[in-house]
Order: sequence, then C-alpha cells, then structure tokens
Amino acid sequence: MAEIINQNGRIWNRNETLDRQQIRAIQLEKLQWTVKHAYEKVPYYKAKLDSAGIRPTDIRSLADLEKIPFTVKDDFRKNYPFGLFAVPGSEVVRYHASSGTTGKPTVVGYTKKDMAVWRELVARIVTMAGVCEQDIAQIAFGYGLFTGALGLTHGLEEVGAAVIPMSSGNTQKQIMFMQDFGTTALISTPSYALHMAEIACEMGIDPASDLKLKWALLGGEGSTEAMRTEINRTWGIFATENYGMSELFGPGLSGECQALSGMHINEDHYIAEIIDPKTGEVLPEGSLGELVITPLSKEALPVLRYRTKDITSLHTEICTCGRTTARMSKISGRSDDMLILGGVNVFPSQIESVILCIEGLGPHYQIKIFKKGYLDKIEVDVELADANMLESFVMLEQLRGHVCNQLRSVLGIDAQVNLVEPRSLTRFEGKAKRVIDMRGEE
Ligand code: DLL
Repeated sequence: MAEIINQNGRIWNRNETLDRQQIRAIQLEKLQWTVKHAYEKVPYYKAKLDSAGIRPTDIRSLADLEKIPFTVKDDFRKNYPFGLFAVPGSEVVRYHASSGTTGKPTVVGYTKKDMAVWRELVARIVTMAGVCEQDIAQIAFGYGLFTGALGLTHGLEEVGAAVIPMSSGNTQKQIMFMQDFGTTALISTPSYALHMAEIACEMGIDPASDLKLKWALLGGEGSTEAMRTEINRTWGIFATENYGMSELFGPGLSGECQALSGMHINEDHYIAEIIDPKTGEVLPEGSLGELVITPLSKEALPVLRYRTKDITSLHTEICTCGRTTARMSKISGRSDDMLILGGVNVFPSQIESVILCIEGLGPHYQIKIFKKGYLDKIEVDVELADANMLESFVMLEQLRGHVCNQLRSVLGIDAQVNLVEPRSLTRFEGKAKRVIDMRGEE
C-alpha cells in the first residue's frame, strides 16, 4: 500500500520525498558499496578501475564519482554472456536480454534481492502514474527476454493491481479483453497504443467511450508531446511515460507523476549525471546531454557510470506532487541515432514534433535516408489523417509544401515529403522502427 496520500495522488515510498541532503547521503553510502562490490567480484571492473588508478576507498564523496571510467554497451558485448556478473550462477534467479541491432544481445541477470528491488522500483512508477489496487492492467509489451513486460507485471502486482499478461500482437483480441475484463490501464509502447486505437475503431468500438480505460503507462521508446495528446484524445485517458533500460534493471528507473513535469528518478537506487556525449565532461543541471546512470542496488550485475546514449536533461526543483527526486526531461533522441544530414544534426524526434503539429496529418510516419551521388537525402512518408484529402490534388500539394517549409524552417533540412494514404505505413507491436538508413547500402 502506498505510504503517503496527498491531493496529487499516492506516493509509494517515503524515500521519494527525502530532502536533497538525505538523498545524497544514501547515494554516497550505496555508491561506496557498489564500487567495492564491482571491484571485488568482477575481474573486468577490477582491471578497469586499476588502470584508472582508482581503489574503492578513493570514493569518499559523490564528487569522486567523476573519477570512475564509463561503462558502455560494448563492455557487455565483450563480456557476453556472464563476464560482468558479480555473483555465481546459483544466485541468479532471472535472466533477461535486450537485442541489439548488431552483434550479441546484452544479457542481464538478477538475484532474489535484485528482483525485490526491481519490483519496488516499478511499484513506485506505477503509483506515480495513478494506478492502484483497484486497477486492471493490460500489458501489451512482448513477454520474453524484453524487461518491459515482466518488469511492469512485478510492479503492478506489488501495488495490488490485477494484471492481464496479454503480450503484444493479437490486437483484436486485446480490444476484446479490454472490453470484457474492464481494463483500466494499458501498458504499451506509444506507437502500439496508437495502433490499438485504430483497430478498436475498425471493430466499431470507440476507445474513448466504449471502454473503461483511464490510464496508459507508455515506455520502451520515445514519443513526443503531440503523440501523447493524440493517445489521450483517441483513448480518452491520462497517459504517462516511464523510462528504463535492461542494463539498469529495466523499467523502474524513472517515470512521470500526474504533474507531468518530467520523469522522477528513483534516486535512492540510481545516480544520474548528464555528460557532453563528445567530450565526456559532466554538465551542470538543466543542460541537455547524454544520460549516465550508476545503479546503486544491483547485486548480480553492478554497473558503474553507464552511458545510456539517451539525450535528456536533469531538474531538481521540487515537484507539485510532493516528490523531491530529480526529474529527467523526455528523451529527445539518442546520441547514436542522431542523423547527420549534409552536416546538419537532426533527431528523428524533432521531425516527429514538426509533423504532428500539422493539422491533417496522422501520427504515423517513416523516415528514409539515402545517398544521391555524394549527398545525403531524406525522405519522409507521412500518413494523411483522412483519406478524403487524397481527392483534392491542390489541397494535397499545399499541405505537402507546408510540411516541407516547416521542416526547412524548424530543422534546416530539405526533405522530400510524401503524403500517403491512412493505414498504409507499417505498424509496430513492439518498439517502432521509424528510420531506415540506406546510406551504407550502395
Ligand atoms: O525498453 C525498458 C523499458 C521497458 C522501459 C518498458 C520502460 C518501459 P531496453 O529494451 O533495454 O529497455 O531499451 C532501453 O529504450 O536506452 C531508450 O533508448 C529506450 N527507451 C525506453 N523507455 C523510453 C522512454 C527498455 N520512455 C532503451 N522514452 C533506452 C524514450 C525510451 N526512450
């Protein structure tokens, strides 16, 4: 049961309301434990810290964190599958893995104690989002090695909500269950939430009025405010977003409360830093940069200063919900998926923001990048909101011209824009793949 109840809803754990000094004291104590644990139990970390000239006893204040070298995804690949584990296999009770686009997957493991921490972390996120023991939560993430589905299952059960472990896909059946079971919370990626609403409409069900859905907890991929607005409108709900990654437990790292002013980080279990992705320099509060996370409670797989590649900023002013934990802004892109087009840096999320603010366009789009001669070219396919628009060539051309102009003025890029029929682009049941980069293919 949530411990604190105020006018903005419940807070699961008092640790979410500690003052900054108390949070920092907990962080230091746990950081010292984590560094020692990694140093003593993981030969790879011992070698890494030795070559940086650092002993666990050198970590005397939180400022000493900066001395520790970063961990990157490649460290996991080099140590595939269990080289970074700090406990014997007999103590591991769960494995998960995230599929990379290249090479071996990233394997992660949990002890019994890790599982209890993970459950607690997700319970907090779920509570922030408004879900409680009265709710019926339908999980539309794919079950399996992905941490999203089981992670949310554990946290939702911890708060006492009833879980329907639907998995992703089988969309018509999802809608039928929503209707028949009276589902009140949908757990999915934002792109799949949009797709499900379309299928419901096709089935003659108005998602906003024929279902009991109140909440959506969206995560696993980014989305813009415009996409959230569209999800709220079509489903008639209040959607929040949450963030995490397999190497850092999975979901449970941070989530939005109902004040929607950033995602609260569970700071008694994580230290967050923002760095300049090019130089590695730590940036001051409020700066946009790459998120680096040091989890503080991981037994099976300690990780020091993990470079997430996700671009965000941190804010510590107190939130109206009563939580004192730092918040991270929406992920605005990844340092590794930044597109460089003729020297201009562009994040796919910026293109999405432009498209979704234009009336007449649906929320589905696809970005294709290719080379013409030596030049980078970008093509954006966007679905029209209404098939009737295809009938007026003049209107279509005007709209297309408007989209091109907006992309040019906001992002400084010249894109070929194709307006396509509603429902003609690929839909995704898991994480959406919006960008197809064909530059390496010639
Ligand atoms: O996606 C964990 C998760 C599942 C979080 C469900 C929340 C809900 P991975 O498969 O390891 O773990 O992928 C991690 O997904 O580095 C981000 O790039 C992206 N990501 C996850 N949540 C968000 C979000 C899970 N809310 C990678 N906004 C991360 C933007 C997100 N990107």
